[in-house]
Amino acid sequence: MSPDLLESKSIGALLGTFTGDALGMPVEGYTYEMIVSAYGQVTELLPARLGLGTYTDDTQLMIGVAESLIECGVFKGEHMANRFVANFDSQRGYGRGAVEVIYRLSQGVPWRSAGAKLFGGGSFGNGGAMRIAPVGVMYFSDTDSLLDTAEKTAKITHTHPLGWGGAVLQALAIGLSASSEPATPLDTDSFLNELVSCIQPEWEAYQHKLEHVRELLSQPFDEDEVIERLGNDISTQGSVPTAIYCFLHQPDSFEDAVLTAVNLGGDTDTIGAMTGALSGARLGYEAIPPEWRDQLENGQSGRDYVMELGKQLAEHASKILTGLRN
Ligand code: RVK
Ligand code: MG
Ligand code: MG
Repeated sequence: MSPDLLESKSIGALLGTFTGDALGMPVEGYTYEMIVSAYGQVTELLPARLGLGTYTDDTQLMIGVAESLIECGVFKGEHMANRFVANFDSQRGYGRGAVEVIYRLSQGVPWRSAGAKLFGGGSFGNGGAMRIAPVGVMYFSDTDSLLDTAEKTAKITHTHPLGWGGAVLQALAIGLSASSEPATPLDTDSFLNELVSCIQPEWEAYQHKLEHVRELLSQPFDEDEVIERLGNDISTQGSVPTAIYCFLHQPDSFEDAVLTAVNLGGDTDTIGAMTGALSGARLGYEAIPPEWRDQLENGQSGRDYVMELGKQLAEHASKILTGLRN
């Protein structure tokens, strides 16, 4: 892969997360029917509670993952946990389990235990998966490291197997998207087979969900069926397969894939963010409509900063790719 394409894909995965998050934020928690009655369809960035083009916890935490991987060159749990604490901004709208873990970390609880026993058996919220794009991009050419790093990254906050397992699945899907040649049609069956082959017994529930994805892809799009069979909620199991479906349904259009995700309703910022990461990793950041890119917030840790993180992450991804080839 040329260095330019790799850089564009790396920026695409990070800026894709941001763009999907910003598109979904104004309708977060709306049902499909509420979106229809308020907007007909979401087709553009809408005014949001923090302003047009602003992001939420999804992008904020993704930035922390990217910063830590770039600075350390490898997963370092304490460093990444410290980035989550330093970047915390309650206005961005975090899940309550994530708030609790970040508070525990700020009080000196070790990163290996801060996420344990949340909700009894650990969180299965989609917060581990929504922030995982940097891992998928950095290790796209090294699947073992990708799987291991995604698991460790998610487990800082999400120790339920469906929580961290779904994050691993999303990271692998981003890695496969980054490996794909944008000008060649995507073989969605092979893509799903690769995902299924990495599922571990602790989170085998995803196997069934991915078979639903395969079946839904063979039929005309029907939002009710997608929502009923895959979900559109705040759980990892009710959102990661949905994002994978939205991407595979329209693998060659960032705009169509992400708008399909957002218009399903439910956890719109997160399903939008995860679909955006997948699509951006395949198509590169230039596939994100320029008028959307221009409208993304661009203050401290805004659009330019996220693009710079994408560039630096691509350098790490390139070294790993080259190292494996030698
Ligand atoms: C606000 C029962 C559980 C559970 C378990 C439920 C942001 C809880 C982002 C919990 C994302 C919620 C989202 C989210 C990301 C999780 N038993 N219920 N074992 N595990 N839940 O709190 O970072 O929007 O109701 O860990 O994963 O945009 O509050 O946070 O949409 O899932 O939050 O899980 O959330 P958390 P998170
Ligand atoms: Mg959010
Ligand atoms: Mg959300």
